Amino acid sequence: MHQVKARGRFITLEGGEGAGKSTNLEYIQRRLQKAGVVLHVSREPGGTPLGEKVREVLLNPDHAGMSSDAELLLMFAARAQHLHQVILPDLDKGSWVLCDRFTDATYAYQGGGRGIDSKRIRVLEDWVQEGFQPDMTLLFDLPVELGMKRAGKRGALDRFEQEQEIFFEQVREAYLERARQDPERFRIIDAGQELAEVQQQLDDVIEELITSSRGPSSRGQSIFKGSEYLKF
Ligand code: T5A
Repeated sequence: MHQVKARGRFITLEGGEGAGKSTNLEYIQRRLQKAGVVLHVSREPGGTPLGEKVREVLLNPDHAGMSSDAELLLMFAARAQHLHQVILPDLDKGSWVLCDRFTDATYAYQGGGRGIDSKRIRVLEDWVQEGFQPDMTLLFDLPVELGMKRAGKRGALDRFEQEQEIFFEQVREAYLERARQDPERFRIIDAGQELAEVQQQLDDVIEELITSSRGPSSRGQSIFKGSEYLKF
């Protein structure tokens, strides 16, 4: 008998600069794989050869004069390719996708930071995602000053990291507002703590994910078939 594979989970990691997403992504990956989860790790902007090229353009400090709208459209161009080539086919095959940033970053950086009206962002989100959303989003939250200090230790700053503190305060507030609006999807991690304590918080979330993986996808997401999204 042909068995239909359950759709994988789409988990996103979000937060301001230096919040510890990359560090903890590896930790979450190890824990989930140990529990037997088949997992693809990706990032935005990026995640495909085309998306990685767009990422280079977006982060390059030489493009200091890029308009906010150009920045927004490039983010969604990379995302459209990522969804089409990687995220949706992987989820369809039953693999989980763990992604360092997704559309909440657009609402936080291009919306909160650059001041683009969220209604305009929503138009692109609806167009590119057609209702598709992460199953769970971990928001690594910490004071801006601390995040910038951590990120600054790595050397050369990219185009976003060269922004002023006020920009990152607006990013942080926009993220927290997103989390307030969708408490079912978001888990807020206090990322200002020592790494061991951050990972203790993550253990609870990972446990929740593993337990929930034994049931159907919580958010009734769409899956990708050919050139269409099929809702279930
Ligand atoms: N962007 C992205 C948008 O504007 N719109 C969008 O739609 C999207 C998708 C690239 C940029 O693109 C923007 C946002 C970004 O500016 P990115 O690659 O995720 O996105 O870039 P960053 O946020 O710059 O990633 P960072 O590497 O700065 O942050 P992380 O990954 O959160 O931090 P991490 O893990 O590298 O840690 C930073 C340092 O802190 C230490 C680590 O060892 C590391 O040295 N650290 C800790 N130290 C002490 N205690 C802890 N608990 C620590 N956790 C980590």
